[in-house]
Amino acid sequence: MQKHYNEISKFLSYVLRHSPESIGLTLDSEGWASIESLIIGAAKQGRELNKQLIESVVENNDKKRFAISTDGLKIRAVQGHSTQQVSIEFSEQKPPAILYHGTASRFMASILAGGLTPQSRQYVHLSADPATARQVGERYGLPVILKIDALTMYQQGFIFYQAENGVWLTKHVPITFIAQAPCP
Ligand code: HQG
Repeated sequence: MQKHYNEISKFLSYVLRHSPESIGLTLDSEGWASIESLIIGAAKQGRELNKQLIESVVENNDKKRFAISTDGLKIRAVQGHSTQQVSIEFSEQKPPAILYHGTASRFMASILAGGLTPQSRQYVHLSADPATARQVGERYGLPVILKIDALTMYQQGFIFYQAENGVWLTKHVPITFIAQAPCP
């Protein structure tokens, strides 16, 4: 069952973060999509979903990637977007002293030149613990954990946001605030 849930979670991430148009879905600016339209769009691609299955995937998701609206009719990804249809108004938060970013060694030369930038997503994603950062970095190759002097950035006027699932977001981390941390 978990494998099936993971597969649906990947599908939901793709349509709710990156390509709603691939199943004829429209998201509002806060990222919400009608669950009914999602089910219809998925069915056109031969993917059978129903409301109960979607609710179970949302509830059991390891990183709490998705949320369902209080009226139960809509769903959204809580962070990670690249689609221009969405510009969630995240609330600004004071970050902890240190945040972490996991990347892969092959990106380091470019990061050392320009700092951390969002690439295809809307924000740079940061986590409060190095273990999570390691897992994120491992997706792309040999992991490198970067330690971000978040509080100093904040004190200098950089803006931080926190998504509902705890992931920290910011637009750019200049190299002066980045140090390489040992891999846990
Ligand atoms: C790297 C997952 C070259 C950056 C994770 C990363 C996260 C640069 C890659 C969430 C760079 C972008 C996001 C620069 C940054 N030059 N490379 N200047 N600046 N990069 O996937 O942060 O499981 O878009 O280090 O857990 O890896 O999907 O971002 O390696 O929270 O929910 O460019 O996605 O969550 O990759 O991951 P991504 P990310 P989910």
